[in-house]
Amino acid sequence: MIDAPPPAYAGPQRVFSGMQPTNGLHLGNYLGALQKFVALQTKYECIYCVVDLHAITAGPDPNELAAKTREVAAAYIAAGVDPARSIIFVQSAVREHSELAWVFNCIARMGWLERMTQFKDKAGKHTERMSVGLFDYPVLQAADILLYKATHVPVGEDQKQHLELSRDIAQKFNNDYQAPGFFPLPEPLIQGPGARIMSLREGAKKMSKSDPSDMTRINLTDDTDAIMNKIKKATTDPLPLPESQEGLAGRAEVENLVGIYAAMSERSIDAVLREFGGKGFGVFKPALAELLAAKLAPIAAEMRRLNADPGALDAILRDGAERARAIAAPIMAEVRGRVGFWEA
Ligand code: AQP
Repeated sequence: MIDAPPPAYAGPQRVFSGMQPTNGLHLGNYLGALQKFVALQTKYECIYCVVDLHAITAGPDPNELAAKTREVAAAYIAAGVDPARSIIFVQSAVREHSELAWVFNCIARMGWLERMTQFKDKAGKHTERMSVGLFDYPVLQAADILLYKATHVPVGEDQKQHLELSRDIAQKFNNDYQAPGFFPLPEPLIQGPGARIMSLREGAKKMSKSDPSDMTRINLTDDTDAIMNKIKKATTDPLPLPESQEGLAGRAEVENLVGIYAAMSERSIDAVLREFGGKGFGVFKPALAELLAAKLAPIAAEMRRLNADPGALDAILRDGAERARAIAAPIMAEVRGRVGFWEA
């Protein structure tokens, strides 16, 4: 007789995601994740976190961390996350994230983490000098998601491998503690032309907050002049834009700019190439820069307004932390019981 498969998770559908306050957010964060955060609110209960515990793996300036944390929260709201509908909070304000991460540290295997390409990319040749926290980052990420039994996680393509690890951890916890269906196996929501936005200077490198050159990225707070200048100086080649997608092969920087145009205008790559195919970058780049400036200016203006009133932002984050804790605490209590911790 074949054993029946263990029961699947049957709880509510819930979205969780987060961003690190390591620096201001950029176009890759916006198109890869933030735009989806906004769209998902109409369909799901959504929980959006500013992941400051993750940020300290890179050792940022303690005098700036709180301000950057508020700035990321402001970006969420300015982009359209509604704090009355969705939960917006700061990771370190809900202590259960660290507690569940420890339990998961005892579930995850060294070999699983050693395969994570983002750690290898960030550490380069100097793994022995990196913090244990940076190595362990994907385990904390699994705890962030599963602390809320989130079923869906909107992220950029670079997070796909980490999400697979979250699924492995959930599965192993359910098996090890004879708790079939206790944790869901979270689904990444990655699709779309904005899932992987590359550096404006090098088509093989993703656009990143931590790139030392500001010319590689469009920040959400860049003004029109900065956007025009960065797009003007973005790497391209002397050929005109191709008429079809096949013509983008081997032209990573061009493909990236066309992808950005498509994502920002909510059109397909084919539609963009129908309009610009055969034209030079002297036509395409100003059109792209104008589109970016028009779409990002209202977000930047709203961020400035929100950042000017840190008291109001703090009130939103306090309320968010309370609502997050109300979901997290009973789930963590159940984990403690499953693991067998002493209870008075
Ligand atoms: N270039 C990108 N294209 C599409 N999506 C991206 N994301 C990041 N870069 C791109 C998505 O943004 C979300 C937040 O990411 P994070 O703050 O957790 O850090 P990260 O993924 O490591 O992003 P950065 O900007 O490159 O930060 P640093 O330089 O600090 O490491 C995630 O959903 C991510 O997929």
